[in-house]
Amino acid sequence: MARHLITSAIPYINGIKHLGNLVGSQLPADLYARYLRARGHEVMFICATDEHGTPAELAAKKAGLPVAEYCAQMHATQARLAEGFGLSFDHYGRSSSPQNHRLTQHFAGRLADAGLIREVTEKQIYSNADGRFLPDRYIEGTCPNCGYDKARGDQCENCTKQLDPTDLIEPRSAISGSTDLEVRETKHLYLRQSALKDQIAEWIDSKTDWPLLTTSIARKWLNDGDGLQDRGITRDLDWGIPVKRGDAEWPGMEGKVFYVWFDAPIEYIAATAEWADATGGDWQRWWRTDKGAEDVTYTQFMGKDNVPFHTLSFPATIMGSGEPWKLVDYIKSFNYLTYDGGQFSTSQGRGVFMDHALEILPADYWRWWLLSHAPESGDSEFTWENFQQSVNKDLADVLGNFVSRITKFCRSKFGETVPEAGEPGAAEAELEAALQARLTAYEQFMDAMEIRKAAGELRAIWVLGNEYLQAAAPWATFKEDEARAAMQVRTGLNLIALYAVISAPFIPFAAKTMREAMDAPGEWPSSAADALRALPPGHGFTVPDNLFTKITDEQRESWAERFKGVRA
Ligand code: B3M
Ligand code: ZN
Repeated sequence: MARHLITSAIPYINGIKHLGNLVGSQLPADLYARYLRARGHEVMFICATDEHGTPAELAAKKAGLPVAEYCAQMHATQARLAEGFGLSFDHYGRSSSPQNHRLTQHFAGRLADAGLIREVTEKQIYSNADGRFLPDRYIEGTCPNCGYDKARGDQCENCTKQLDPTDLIEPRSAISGSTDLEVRETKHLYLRQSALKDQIAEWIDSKTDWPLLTTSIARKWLNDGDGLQDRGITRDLDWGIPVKRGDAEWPGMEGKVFYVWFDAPIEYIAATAEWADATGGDWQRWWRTDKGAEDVTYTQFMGKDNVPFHTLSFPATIMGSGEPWKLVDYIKSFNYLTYDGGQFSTSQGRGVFMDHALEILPADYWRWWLLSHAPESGDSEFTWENFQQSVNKDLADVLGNFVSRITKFCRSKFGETVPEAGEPGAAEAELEAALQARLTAYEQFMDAMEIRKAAGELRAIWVLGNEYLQAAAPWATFKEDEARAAMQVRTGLNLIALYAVISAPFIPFAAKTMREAMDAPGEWPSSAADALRALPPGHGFTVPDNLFTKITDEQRESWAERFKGVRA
């Protein structure tokens, strides 16, 4: 039994997330957390809402609410949706928590003590039309690196380069669109990432087992051009964590707040402290290598646009503090999910968002499709045809149908207990061998977070059951050899108990239905042989409700129409 700390990138508070956001971090992180718990490991699975910065301010303004109130409401909404999707966080925190205020100010103080912060009087863009400084995302313009014309002041989402607003070519206000911008002086703190460049590069070089997507993005920003740049960590905003040096005021920084990307990753730690305060647990045992975290394995999940902040900026904060904080051991990053030939778009209402998804279908349908099509090696595309096909075939035909046939047949011929008669023969030995090979492969892919491949093995394990049932045909056997039919049915019932356990990371709701119907022990099988004998003769079960309902062509068409967005 090992100890695993798992964090998902924390979603911005400024609205309900779409399925692309979900599959890029929270959902695969949940898959992994559920799997590791099922294997008997101790897991701390952390997520939170990312509540600071300009997106929060803008969204609150649009909703006509004070920003603190907006964040509280939207946090509750996002927490409810996360629960609806079965995301099994041990804690779903808030980056605006007092714990994060304290820790963020603490880190800034440590970095300053270590000589890693410099004060910079800089020229910043002030919008006359808006009557305020325009940091980060309030400014749009052309990326100096790749020429993309909708780059934001904090990052170009086309080439992932981290930017400062003044880098943009032909900048305009994202609030008003005004180009009546002028440059004014203001003082800010910079984290001297450049001083940590060698240490970070050495650390990245040691991560030879990381996905190429992760390390290639990190190396790019370490080695390209001038290398790792110092980074502004404060902003002229009202909403955020006030700039302090530990507990002390920071002369000259009154009225300023930390940059959202400085405090957001620190919330991983703070959310664990929130969990500890709520439950009486010990958060330092997960985060401080001098207080028990030396044997923790820490895995982060995120979309590729978040990789620079997690491979460079956050490690710079951790390393620069000079304190024994736990550094990430493995970063699983994802490409993008596209929607029907284009991008998901919040502003255009294009694509499926978490609230609408749950309105139209149960969470498992989405979980299965998204995870089995996770954008691991490249972008992947959501289409309604593919979704319908996958649900109808994998879930309804292969898995659901199997469960329903076996349980109903058993009830009609032997009653609702596992029948006793008959000895397994050659077909069962063959099934067991095939199952063992697949089970081992499934575990290996899950351990390695190879999500699509793991889904493929799980599907293959469901198919094995179907093929066995088709060949064994207990309804035919029953007419000649009742004992043999009993043994075939017993084998099938045990397969359902096995499916209940091993499918749970992907489809926890259906898995729970299967487990309850089978009254199954629910422990991860030590082998296929054990799994096929887990339910002893005489063990009672009930026939579960239909696990999955097929998606009709009419439904598919109406949903495609409903979610196509204004511009389709
Ligand atoms: N909120 C960006 C995003 O939701 C950002 C992640 C923070 S992780 C510390 O994609
Ligand atoms: Zn760019």
